[in-house]
Amino acid sequence: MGYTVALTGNPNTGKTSLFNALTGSNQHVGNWPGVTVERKEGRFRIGDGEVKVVDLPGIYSLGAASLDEEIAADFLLRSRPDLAIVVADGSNLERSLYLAVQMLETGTPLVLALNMMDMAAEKGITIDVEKLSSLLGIPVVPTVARRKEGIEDLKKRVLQELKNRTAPLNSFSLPYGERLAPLFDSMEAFLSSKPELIPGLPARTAAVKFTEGDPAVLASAEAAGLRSELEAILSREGASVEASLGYDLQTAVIERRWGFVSGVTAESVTRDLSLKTR
Ligand code: GDP
Ligand code: K
Ligand code: MG
Repeated sequence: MGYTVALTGNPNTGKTSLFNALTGSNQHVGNWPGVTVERKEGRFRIGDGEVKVVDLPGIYSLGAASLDEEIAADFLLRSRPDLAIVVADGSNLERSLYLAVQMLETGTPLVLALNMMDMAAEKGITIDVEKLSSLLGIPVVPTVARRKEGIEDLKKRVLQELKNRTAPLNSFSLPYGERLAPLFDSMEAFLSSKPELIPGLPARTAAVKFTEGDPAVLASAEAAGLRSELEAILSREGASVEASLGYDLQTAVIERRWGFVSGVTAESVTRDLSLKTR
């Protein structure tokens, strides 16, 4: 049984180190189609499972603001790996979680690799792994990729998630707040009776990404003949939301995501202030 697993995360969180630790010398380097961005693919076996791992370019957001984001988002949303390992920098958790939350919204099965745990310890940062895992609703595995620590645990958790297909797919829904939620409810209700804009992408997430102006979702809506109706909902119901918030919807979405992320961080991270360097 073959599975495909993607490695995603911010730049410099240790994705390639983790990729190397997972796959050893069993890897292949090429380019993404049409561009000169490096594409690394490798394999590892665990028990009776064989897992193909794809190392994606580092990104901060799941949009199309750069070629790296386009490549990573396209692979994650269109090729739909069986699971994604989100690599987080444990010494800078809050920033890493912004992408993790966007990945949660895609409904892709996830495992969070909490990397750089040595750096976190040096900075006096303690992370309550169980708490973080329960707040996000996904397995969290501490790692130090550079020293190959936590790799076997990570493989085990990944295989467990891949085999656990009887559980319903991730039904994470970010609390967008009383102003934005009714707008997304309307768009979601409209989309729910239509074929999925992007196969596998939850209707609510499609609504959020449409509101953000995500080019892949806009293009899919256009192709499906749904763009003008979605825009009509946005202009009918979005204007009053913007007026009551005092800023635009795109900013509101980003602000709510960061609000969720900082709440999760506050509940799961403690800092020993005596070790604080600056
Ligand atoms: P990528 O950009 O996400 O692919 O990250 P890399 O794997 O290239 O790692 C970036 C830098 O962080 C390199 O210098 C790695 O040796 C280092 N690194 C990776 N994992 C760890 C870790 O767990 N702890 C520490 N201290 N350094 C790490
Ligand atoms: K790097
Ligand atoms: Mg890399």
